[in-house]
Amino acid sequence: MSNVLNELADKLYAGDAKTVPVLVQRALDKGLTPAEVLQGGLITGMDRVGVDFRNGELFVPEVLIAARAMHAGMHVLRPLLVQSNVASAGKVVLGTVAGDLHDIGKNLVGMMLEGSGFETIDLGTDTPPNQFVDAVKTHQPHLVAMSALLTTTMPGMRRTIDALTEAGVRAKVKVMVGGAPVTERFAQEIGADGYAPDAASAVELARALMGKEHRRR
Ligand code: B1M
Repeated sequence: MSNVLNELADKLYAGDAKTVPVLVQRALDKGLTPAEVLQGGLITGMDRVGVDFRNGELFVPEVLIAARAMHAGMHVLRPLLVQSNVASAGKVVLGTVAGDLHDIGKNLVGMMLEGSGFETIDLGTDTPPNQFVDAVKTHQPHLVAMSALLTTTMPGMRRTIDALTEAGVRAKVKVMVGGAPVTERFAQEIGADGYAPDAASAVELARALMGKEHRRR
């Protein structure tokens, strides 16, 4: 890994929200791609935060400070990941499920989708099933995309799918799910239409589901 990416991962770990955007820009100026900066610097740093958090070496305040630095870095990458003037590839209602406040991965998925021409309606974090249902009725999206980072909030995905069914709108949308604890098997068990392990494959999945959607509509 290049020095600038190592330094970026270190500063992200330390939660240095002033230096992280500067280093992101420096890495881009050196010719690294936005994807390389994201994966090799920001996500690598955040992965280290996750390991040390799990091992009890970091605590919630430090993780929040690292998350703030992550947001500052993503702010620089955002315009590069999101192209404008692209014909809409489809409409996506996106949110982190009820009880869950993690939004970094969900935001990345949103940015990558937008960068690929999808129109996104972001419901934010801690989104209860009825809010997904209301958004589907209001915005009539092609896709509903749910993120969960906690094993305790994953059941919110099933509850949301059930609520879409009860409201009579399940057949109008394709549902995709993702987030660190979510698996392909879980997605199948809860009746989702697809699972993606990361933001790049979320775009591929969204495109594939749009293909099925067009054949159906
Ligand atoms: Co929390 N947290 N956290 N946390 N946190 C995790 C998730 C945890 C794994 C840490 C650990 O123990 N190692 C653990 C969960 C354990 C479990 O349930 N299995 C955990 C815990 C326990 C908690 C609290 C309960 C801690 C506490 O209070 N005691 C608490 C819960 C709060 C709540 O939500 N109610 C909590 C709080 C927080 C903070 C608020 C401090 C902060 C979140 C800030 C924010 O998001 N604005 C935070 C953070 C930052 C993390 C870690 C360190 C990093 C998460 C992250 O942003 N990763 C995380 C450990 C880890 O994952 N390494 C951890 C970077 C991001 C790019 O990856 O979100 O996985 P990720 O997204 C990826 C893929 O998953 C995928 O694409 C993304 C890009 O590739 N993806 C999708 C995500 N959504 C998708 C949707 C798709 C497709 C792909 O389709 C729709």
